[in-house]
Amino acid sequence: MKLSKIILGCLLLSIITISCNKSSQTTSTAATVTTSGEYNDLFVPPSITGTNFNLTLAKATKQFKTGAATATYGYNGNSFWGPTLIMNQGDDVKINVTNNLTDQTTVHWHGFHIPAVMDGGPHQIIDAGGTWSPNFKIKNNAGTFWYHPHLHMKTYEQLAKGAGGFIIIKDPAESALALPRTYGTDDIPLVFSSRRFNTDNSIDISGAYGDYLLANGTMNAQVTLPKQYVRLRLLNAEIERGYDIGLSDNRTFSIIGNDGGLLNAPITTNRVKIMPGERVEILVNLGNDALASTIDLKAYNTGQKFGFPGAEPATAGDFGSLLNNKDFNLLHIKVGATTASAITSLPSKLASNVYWTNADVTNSRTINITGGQAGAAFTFDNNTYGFTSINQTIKLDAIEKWTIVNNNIFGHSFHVHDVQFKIIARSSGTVGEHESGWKDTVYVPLGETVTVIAKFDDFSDAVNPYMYHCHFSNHEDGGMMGQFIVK
Ligand SMILES: [Cu+2]
Repeated sequence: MKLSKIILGCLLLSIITISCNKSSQTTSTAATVTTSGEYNDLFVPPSITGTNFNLTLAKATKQFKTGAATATYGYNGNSFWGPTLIMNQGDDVKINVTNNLTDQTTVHWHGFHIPAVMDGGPHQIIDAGGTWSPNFKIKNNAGTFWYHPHLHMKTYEQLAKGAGGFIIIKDPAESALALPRTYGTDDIPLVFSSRRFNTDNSIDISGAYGDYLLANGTMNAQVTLPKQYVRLRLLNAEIERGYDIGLSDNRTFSIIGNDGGLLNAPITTNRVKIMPGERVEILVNLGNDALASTIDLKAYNTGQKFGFPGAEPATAGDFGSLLNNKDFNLLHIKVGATTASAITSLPSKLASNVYWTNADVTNSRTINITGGQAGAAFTFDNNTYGFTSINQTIKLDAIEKWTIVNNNIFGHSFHVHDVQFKIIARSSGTVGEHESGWKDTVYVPLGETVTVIAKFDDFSDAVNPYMYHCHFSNHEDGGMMGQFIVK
């Protein structure tokens, strides 16, 4: 919980190369929407499509509130967040990440199945002024992924200041479906987070929760979406807050995908919980709405049980916030004209995922959530993160069952690098339909035990570890992270 002030030293394992290959990269311009009344135009990140990508992280400023502009971070000249990288399954991609901060950084490709040394975890440090150029084959299925800093004890600060971006993977199976996929028109990436501002309008980097909701870095965001099915790619990039998402008229929507890509079939619901690090793709039917009518995408966070991050009643302090334990707007939607390529119906079948079961398991292990008492940091198995510690060693091609036990004091988002797993059991009852697909992040509520199965295939490395950690970045920075090698 409490952020350590220890300075990292001697982190010399980074792979720094200089490259300036700009071929086969195309950049779109950011979409703009008219501002009206109390709302601000939703920022839709520009997209970059191709196999060679250049990302440059730099300091920026953004006018969030009246008075001073807020010091932020952004990639590629954006004042907050970064461009959406669009990649195709099977492509060999190369990314040049240049760090124009005065601090070190790393960039992790959240959800990607790639070699550990390309993963962008705490070991792949990019020094100030340096460039890191990972390359890897895209092996994941079509879905919504993201990139963000993973520098140990700086993840919270760098993410809070705006460093992050979406990655959309496409594949032939997804492309064959009649789904909305015109980026920025009927296919909208939406990253939600909240921030607290200091009196000088700088971003507070001490508490668990922000006071003001940001959608793609936009406060009080509004967007015009066409009168048809629209696809919203939801990402919770909070420090700690969870959302129970719904629409203001309580209409149903269809969940079509989660972290690792498409579900086998759409799920119809009027609420979906999404925790830090998780993604959910939903289709909302605006086809029956009147032109110029409005509807709000909201978080229905009133009355969540203690242990749900953001349920605490306090309005101030390290665990309080103006948004805690209440319903609040995520996005104001205006209904605009139908497009020429409108999707007007929903496929009944989406994918043919075959999931791991207990019968496939070759090894099992248990991870206990520990610590957190009396202001101490949270840990796994009573071990605080160690940069050179290997907490788990996994055989290449093992199909492992991980049981995450939370007999502790609060809920957490558990994220594993390298793999997409299948959630097979929750001790409180059944696994939610919305999390029935491949997952890389799972919410572990207070008092619950969650069991997942993953295959650790393709990439072995006896030296370079992958991470597993709480995706509350304050907990992660505080040491709620472990390392595993696959060999
Ligand atoms: Cu945590």
